[in-house]
Amino acid sequence: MNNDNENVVRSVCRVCHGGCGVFVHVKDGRVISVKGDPDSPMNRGWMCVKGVKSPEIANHPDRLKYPLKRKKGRGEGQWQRLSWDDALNEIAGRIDAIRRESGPESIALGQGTGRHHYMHVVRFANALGTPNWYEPGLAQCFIPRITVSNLTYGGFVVGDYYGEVPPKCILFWGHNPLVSGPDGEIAPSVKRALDTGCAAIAVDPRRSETARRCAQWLPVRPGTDAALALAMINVIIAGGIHDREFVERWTVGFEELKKHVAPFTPEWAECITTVPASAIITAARTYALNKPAILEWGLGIEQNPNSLQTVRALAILRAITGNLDIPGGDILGMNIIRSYPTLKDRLPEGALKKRLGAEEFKLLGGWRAFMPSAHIPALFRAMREGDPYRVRALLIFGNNALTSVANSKEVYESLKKLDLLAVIDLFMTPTAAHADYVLPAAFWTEVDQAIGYPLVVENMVMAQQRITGHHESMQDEWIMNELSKRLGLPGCDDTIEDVINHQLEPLGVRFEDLKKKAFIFPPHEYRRYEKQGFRTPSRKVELYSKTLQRMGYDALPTFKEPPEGPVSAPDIAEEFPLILITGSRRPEFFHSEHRQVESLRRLRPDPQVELHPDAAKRSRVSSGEWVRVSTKRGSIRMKALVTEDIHPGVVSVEHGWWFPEKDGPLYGAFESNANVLTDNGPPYDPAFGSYQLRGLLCRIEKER
Ligand SMILES: Nc1nc2c(c(=O)[nH]1)N[C@H]1C(S)=C(S)[C@@H](COP(=O)(O)OP(=O)(O)OC[C@H]3O[C@@H](n4cnc5c(=O)[nH]c(N)nc54)[C@H](O)[C@@H]3O)O[C@H]1N2
Ligand SMILES: Nc1nc2c(c(=O)[nH]1)N[C@H]1C(S)=C(S)[C@@H](COP(=O)(O)OP(=O)(O)OC[C@H]3O[C@@H](n4cnc5c(=O)[nH]c(N)nc54)[C@H](O)[C@@H]3O)O[C@H]1N2
Ligand code: SF4
Ligand SMILES: [Mo]
Repeated sequence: MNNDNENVVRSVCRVCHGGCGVFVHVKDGRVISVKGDPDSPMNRGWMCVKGVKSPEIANHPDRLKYPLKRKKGRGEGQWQRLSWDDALNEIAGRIDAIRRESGPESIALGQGTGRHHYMHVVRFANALGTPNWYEPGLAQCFIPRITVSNLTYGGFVVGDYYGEVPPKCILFWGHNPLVSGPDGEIAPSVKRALDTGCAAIAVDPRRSETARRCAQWLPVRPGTDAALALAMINVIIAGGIHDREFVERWTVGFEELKKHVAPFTPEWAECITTVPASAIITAARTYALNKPAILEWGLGIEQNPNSLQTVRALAILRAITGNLDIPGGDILGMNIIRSYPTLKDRLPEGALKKRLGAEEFKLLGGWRAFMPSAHIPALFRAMREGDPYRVRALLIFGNNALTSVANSKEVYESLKKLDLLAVIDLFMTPTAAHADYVLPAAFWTEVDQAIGYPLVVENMVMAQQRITGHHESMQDEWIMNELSKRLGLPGCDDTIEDVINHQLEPLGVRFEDLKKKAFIFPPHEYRRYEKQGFRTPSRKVELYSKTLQRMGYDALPTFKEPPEGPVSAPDIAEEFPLILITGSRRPEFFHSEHRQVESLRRLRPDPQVELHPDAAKRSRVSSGEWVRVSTKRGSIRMKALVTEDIHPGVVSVEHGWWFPEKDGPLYGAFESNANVLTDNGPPYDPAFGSYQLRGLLCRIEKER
C-alpha cells in the first residue's frame, strides 16, 4: 500500500502468452503502471515494451464498454447498447434454436492463441455438444511440437534456463525468442544464457534478433528444414558423436534410423536447403559436442505441409544427442497442476464423428490428438458451402479471423454466410464489426486465473488476479458460464474460482493462498525417466514410431519439397520469383493487436516487408518506399526494408495488419494483411492439416 487510493498488487502480465511476474500499480480503480517483479523466476524484473504499456491498453478510449447488438445490416456500423442479461438471453435463444434445428455441430466456437480462457472454450464446446472449435494457431502452431514430443518421448520439453547448470549450446531453429518469447521460454532467460558465451546457432532465412547473437547463422531456404535436420542427424550418426549410452539404453529404432539417414548427406542437403555442406557439418558437430544443449524450435518448422516430419526430425536430433531432461538441456514438463476440467466425456460419441476435418487429420482432430479441434479450411468451407453440413453460428472469443486466418478474403465470404456471429473482444476489430453481437472482454488486469508456466510443461504456477474493472467488460469464462446456464449445459454451476481450486488441489493450496504467494516453483526433478521410463508405449524414446506407422504415417522422418516453391512450382516461380515468409514477430505487437495503442504504433507506424539488396535491385526498390507484395492470390502494400540480414531469395512480411484509424467495417483489413497473400488449400500435412504460411512464391514491385 502506498497511500489511501493507490495500491500495488502482484500478478502476471498476459499481453502476450504471458509469464512475466509483475507489480500492478492501481489508483482510483485504474491501472497506472506495471513493473517487473525482480523475484519472479520467469523474468527477474524484466518486461517487454508491450507489457510496460499495459495501462495504455487497459484504459484505451476505444475499448469496448458494453454489450452491443447490430441495429442495421451486418457491417453497417450501427449498434444498439444492450444489458448483459438481454444480450446473453438473446444469444442463448438463438443458439438454442439453431441447436434444435440443425444439431449442436452447426454451432462453432473460435478463439485466439493461448489466452486465459483457452481451455474454457474447449469445455464450453464439449458441454454444448459441438466438436467444432478452432484457433488459428494449432495446425500451424504448437500442436505439431506438442504432439510429436508426446509421441516421441512422452511429454513436452522446454529449455532449462532455470537450474544451476547453464546450456553449453543453443540451437535456435525457426524461432526468434528474443522477440517472440514467451512461448515456453522468456527473452531475458535466453539472453542470460547467451551472455554466458555458450555456442549458439540459428537456422533461419532471416538473421533475426536472435540469429544476430549466434556465431553461426544458417540461412535455410524456407520449408526445407526437414532436409537440413536429416543431414545433421546423418553427420552425427556417421561421426559416432551421438550419445551412445543414452541411445542404447533409452531409445528404440536407432538401427533403422541410421540406415534411413545414410543417403541424407550434407551435400544432398546443400542442394535442397542452399546451406553449404560445410556449415551443416559444423552446426551438427557443435550441437552434438557441446552438452548440455537446448534446441529452441519455433514456427519456422510448423507452418508448412510437412510439419509432422520436420518436427519429428528435430525431436530425434534432441534425443540422439542425449539432451533430454538433463540439467541445462531440454527438460520434460512437471505439470504440477491438474489439467483443466474440459468435460470431454460430455461430448457425445456421434459428435466426434462430425468434427470437420478430423477423419483426415487424425493428429489435429482425431481421438489421438492432444487437444482435438476442427480443421480450419473444412470448418470455413462448411460455413460457406454447407459441405458436408452447414455451420450456421460462430461465437468468437478473441480472434480477429479476418487478419489471422489464412486466405482472408475467403474468411470474409465465410463469415458473411453465417446466421449468427457473436464476437467477444477488447476492441472493435474488422471481424467484430461484421458481427450480430459484440461483447466486451476483460483485459488481463481484470481476470482471475492460475496458470502453469512455461506453457504446456507447467513447471511453475502463477496467480493472475482481477485487480481492476472496465465499464461492463467481463471475463470470457463468465460469459460462457452465463450462456451455459441459459442453455442448461453441464458444468454451468462451477465458478471460475471452483475450477482454479480444482486445478491447484495437487499442490495443497487454494487460489486465495496462491494470490498471496504469487507463484509456486518446485525444484525440477531431472531424468525422471530413469525411475519410470518415458511415457511412450515402449517406455523409451521412439526414434522409429510404430504408433505413427499404425496410423498410416511415416515411422521415420522424411523431407518433402514445399508445394508452392521454386522447385515444385517453376511455372508459378516465373511470375513470382521470390520466396515469401509471413508473420515473423515484432516486439511492439501481439498478432493483430495494439495497432491503436499510440505509444506502440509510434515505434512501428507502418507494415514492413524485408528483402535482400539483390532482390531490391532487381525490383528497383529502396528502403522506406511503399511497395506491393503479390502472390497468385492477391496483393498488399508494405513499406520496404532492404537488408543483408535475409536469404537473398526471400521476402518477409509482417502479419496481423489492419488500421483502426481507417473507416469500418474493414478498417483497411485487406490493404496490408499478410493473409491476403496466403492460401488455406491443399496439400496439407497428412497428420495435422498444416498449410503453407511460409515458403510461398511472391513478387515485389514499387508502388505506382
Ligand atoms: N511480440 C510478439 N510475440 C509473440 C507473438 C506476437 O505476435 N508478437 N506471437 C506469439 C505466438 S502465437 C507464437 S506462435 C510465437 C511464435 O514465435 P516464433 O516461433 O519465434 O515465430 P516467428 O517469429 O513467427 O518466426 C521465427 C523465425 O522463423 C523464421 N522462419 C520463417 N520461415 C522459416 C522456415 O521455413 N524455416 C526456418 N528455419 N525459419 C523460418 C522467421 O524468419 C523468424 O525469425 O510468438 C509468440 N510471441
Ligand atoms: N500469415 C500468417 N498468419 C498467421 C501467423 C503467421 O505467422 N503468419 N501466425 C498464426 C499463429 S501462430 C497464431 S497463434 C494466430 C494468432 O491469432 P489470434 O490469437 O487469433 O490473434 P488475433 O487475430 O490478433 O486475435 C486476437 C484477438 O483477441 C482479442 N483479445 C485479447 N485478449 C482477449 C481476451 O482476454 N478475451 C477476448 N475475448 N479477446 C481478447 C484481441 O483484441 C484480438 O482482437 O495467427 C496465425 N496467423
Ligand atoms: S513478454 Fe509478455 S508477459 Fe512479459 S512483459 Fe511482455 S507482454 Fe508481458
Ligand atoms: Mo501461435
